Amino acid sequence: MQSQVQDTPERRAFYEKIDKCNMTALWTVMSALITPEPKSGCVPFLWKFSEIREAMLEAGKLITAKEAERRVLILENPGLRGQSRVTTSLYAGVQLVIPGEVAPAHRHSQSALRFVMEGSGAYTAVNGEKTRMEVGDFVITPSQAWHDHGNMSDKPMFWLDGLDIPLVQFLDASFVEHLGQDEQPIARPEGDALARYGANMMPVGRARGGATSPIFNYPYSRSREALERMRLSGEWDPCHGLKMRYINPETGDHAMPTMGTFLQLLPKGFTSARYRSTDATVFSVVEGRGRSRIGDVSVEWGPKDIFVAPSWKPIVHVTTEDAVIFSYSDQPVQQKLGIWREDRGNA
Ligand code: GTQ
Repeated sequence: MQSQVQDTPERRAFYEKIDKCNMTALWTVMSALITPEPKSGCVPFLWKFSEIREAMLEAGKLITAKEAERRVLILENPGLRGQSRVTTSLYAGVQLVIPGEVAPAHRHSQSALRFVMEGSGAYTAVNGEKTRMEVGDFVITPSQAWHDHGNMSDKPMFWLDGLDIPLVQFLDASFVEHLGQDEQPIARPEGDALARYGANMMPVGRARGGATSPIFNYPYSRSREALERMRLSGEWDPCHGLKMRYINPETGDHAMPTMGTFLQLLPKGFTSARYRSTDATVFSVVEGRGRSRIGDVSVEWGPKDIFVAPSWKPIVHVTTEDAVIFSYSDQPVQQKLGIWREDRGNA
């Protein structure tokens, strides 16, 4: 690593002079800009669902989904407080929709994912189609797609919201519009998208071809079944157990352009091989218990807990029960830019 250049009175006077012209000498900041490996304010952290749930129910008494537009508590990385970030590039929140409520229709540049944590039968409508949601379902709201959420069931529904808010903020590309009515007009029957694109077949006719998957609900029942079948072969990846990537069936690429999404099964008594990658990752536990060592921090997790691993910190998962974990990161962005890296050790 290049050492800091010497400070002299002449140089300091020069820096002050050019400072007035909005200029800075590269050699005074170079080592902070171009680091030998990722240096992040993002730190490992875990949110217990019991704490989130309690705070959310209290929020439920303070404000309606309609008044709040979205009743969400943001999960802020302790190293990035005040910035609405769970990692440097991504946002996480937990949303509560109480029976009878509607979160009114809007659309924005930011892409959103939902991962259902508790409840049954509340819906999201996306681009003219409704989908009812169950625990473990992965639901997509593409950039600029109209979306509203409602709960016609008799129990509150909680889900994890993952958005690319910080990324869009960084690029200064944010737009939002409000439809002006609670619910958007419904144009297609429920299950239409999954029928068209979720049967390993594709409609013949006019090509669609968007950056985001045309499937907007990947039901947990199907994904879980796939993992259970795969387990029979016993081919575990040393770093990830059995880990599946949600895909856009039209392209085979990630399901969303800015966020990679995954579901993995780790069997009871599994210790994963040390793994690190440059995409800081948010993990949402669906089933099982265990602990994860992330850099020099240890977190203990159970169902519905959410934890975050910063870029390039080594991760080791140890399970005490069969565990299923959903995760998301900015991996597709880094891959498209050609800067994504992983380190599997010797595994
Ligand atoms: O459901 O549309 O957590 O627009 C943050 C912004 C959820 C949503 C969030 C949003 C939404």
